[in-house]
Amino acid sequence: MAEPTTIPDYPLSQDQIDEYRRNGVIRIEGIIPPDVLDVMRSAIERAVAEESAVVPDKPATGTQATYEKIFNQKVNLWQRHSDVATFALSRALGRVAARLEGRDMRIWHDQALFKEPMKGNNKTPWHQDAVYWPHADRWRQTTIWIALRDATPQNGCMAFVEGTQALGPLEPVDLADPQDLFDAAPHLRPVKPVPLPLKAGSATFHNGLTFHYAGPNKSDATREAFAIIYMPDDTRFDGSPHMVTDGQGFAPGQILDGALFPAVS
Ligand SMILES: O=C(O)CCC(=O)C(=O)O
Repeated sequence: MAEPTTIPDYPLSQDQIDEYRRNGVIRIEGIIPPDVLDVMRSAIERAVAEESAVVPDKPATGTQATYEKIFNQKVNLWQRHSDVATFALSRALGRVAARLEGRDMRIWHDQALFKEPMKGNNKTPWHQDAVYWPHADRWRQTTIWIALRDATPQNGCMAFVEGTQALGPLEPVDLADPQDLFDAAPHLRPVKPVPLPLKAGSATFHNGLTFHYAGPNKSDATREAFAIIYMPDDTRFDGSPHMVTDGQGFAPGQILDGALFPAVS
């Protein structure tokens, strides 16, 4: 029998769309059914293991190098592993992203985020995402962060400060030597962040400007997540350097489209 690889359409309600637009984040339980999740997790684990076995020609630099201290992170697996592309390019997920943001969507990139156990204090500092991206407009990007295995407060589930997407893009936090993101918004210091633990197969969508954080992995197993990052289909390149666009021939002002950025909604 063929393996189940189709993520079914998710019946998103207007209440969920309203919640996402108000809070800049929403948890969606069971968006990946268990039988599909088994196949998806195996494909992603295999791809991460295969790529982790290869010693890179050049050490990672910049944000990439810093991320690698926090997790085993592999970017754009969909481009190198067709069995991962089946899931990363899912139109069912793309349509949820599009309805939440009210825009047609393309893939910006994907990333496996495997946070290994007890690797120092490997917390993910408070940050916004879209401020690192070479996009002329940074308001309507969204990320689905899928728990491939349960994500808990113990192993580094994500936490969010709801409503912070409305602040717009702030100065990027240096992830290697993080300044305090709340210095830019001191009135938010008393606000309690909302941790969102996830059962395997559940996910959050968060806007690219929503403040978020993840604790260190204090468990004895790897925290395995897969993120797919979407951008509106008319997103223009702003010319700044980024590992996804470097050397790809895009000119400032050009729409990020074509084979590298498939439309998915
Ligand atoms: O997985 C993590 O710990 C952080 C991920 C993150 O910041 C993101 O997906 O935007």
